[in-house]
Amino acid sequence: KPLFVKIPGSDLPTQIETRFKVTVVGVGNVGMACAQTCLTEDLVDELALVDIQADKLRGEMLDLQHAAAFLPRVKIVADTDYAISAGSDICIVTAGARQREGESRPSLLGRNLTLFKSIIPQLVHYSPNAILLIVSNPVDILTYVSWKLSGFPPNRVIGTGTNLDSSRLRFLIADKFDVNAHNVHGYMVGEHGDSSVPLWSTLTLANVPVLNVRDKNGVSYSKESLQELHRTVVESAYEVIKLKGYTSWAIGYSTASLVKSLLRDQRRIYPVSVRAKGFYGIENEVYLSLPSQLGRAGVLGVANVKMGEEEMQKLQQSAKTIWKLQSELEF
Ligand code: 6V0
Repeated sequence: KPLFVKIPGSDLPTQIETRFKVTVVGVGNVGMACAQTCLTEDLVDELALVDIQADKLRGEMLDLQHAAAFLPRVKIVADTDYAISAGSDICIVTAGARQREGESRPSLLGRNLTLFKSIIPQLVHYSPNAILLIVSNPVDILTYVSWKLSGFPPNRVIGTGTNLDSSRLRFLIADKFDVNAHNVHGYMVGEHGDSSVPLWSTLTLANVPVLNVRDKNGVSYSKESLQELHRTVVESAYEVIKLKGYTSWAIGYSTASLVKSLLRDQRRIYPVSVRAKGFYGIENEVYLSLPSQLGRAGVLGVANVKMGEEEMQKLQQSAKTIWKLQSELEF
């Protein structure tokens, strides 16, 4: 006997269209953290995984599929052939060489540029309307490279940028004041990593500027302690890599939160890597992080936040640093 019997006269479609499809390219530590968080946050109906290592790819796919009894129902597929990614709403790119201990993000560039030339055109071919969400490092330059290689409008090419750096900063402040990190607002902008720029004046705790708050010992932040805090944020990626070999969970959750705002048109504001020319006095054709509103059409706009003269100069310097590296690229 069949398990289910159609009610006589019912008109059931043979196939239901997938609502949200996300592809993750690169099933390393970061790619799998992104995939896993997208699944547990119930953001996708179909998840496609692509990598060049066929065995690892199949292993990761099966391992996730075996969690089906504990997850929302999601079709999980994987292949080395990009045809599997067809019709994606978002393509997350995490493929690439991993940052080695002590290696700067720019030095990763040469190794990852070649990969992107093979990856981006294929994603574009199979998902011409997708949003590209770039994670691989150096993320700002690779997002620019993806924009160029894809021919997509800039609203559909985004890098995870300083969303992670900002989250690290918010955690440190939340920890100091013993409050929830959700109640710490503020942005780090510019290049993801070494030349990132914290916008201290945007940092608030329960709407009170962090600069005016005293901790439980009655101590408020000084200029020196803020600089120290920034150094800790910049060094935290290197520290995690030194300790466990790679970073994965924070970037996974950070990426999933961007996916949520994009797919569900949440219109939340995130510091992410966007085409920055023309904003805040930036003259170079670069991608770097600015507070941007993310919705179903991608980047809906860049927020005009209050920025001090020194912060603006640092941001422009960050743009120049990126531009210098980028202008030496051949593609
Ligand atoms: P990993 O664990 O080495 O995984 C990389 C994966 O990419 C492997 O499974 C490879 O097989 C795969 N790969 C390599 N070449 C290709 C190709 N041509 N096509 C498809 N897949 C390919 O690295 P991990 O996952 O730790 O890091 C991935 C990238 O994310 C690196 O560039 C990191 O520097 C970067 N990160 C970016 C962060 C950010 O905030 N933007 C944060 C953390 C890491």
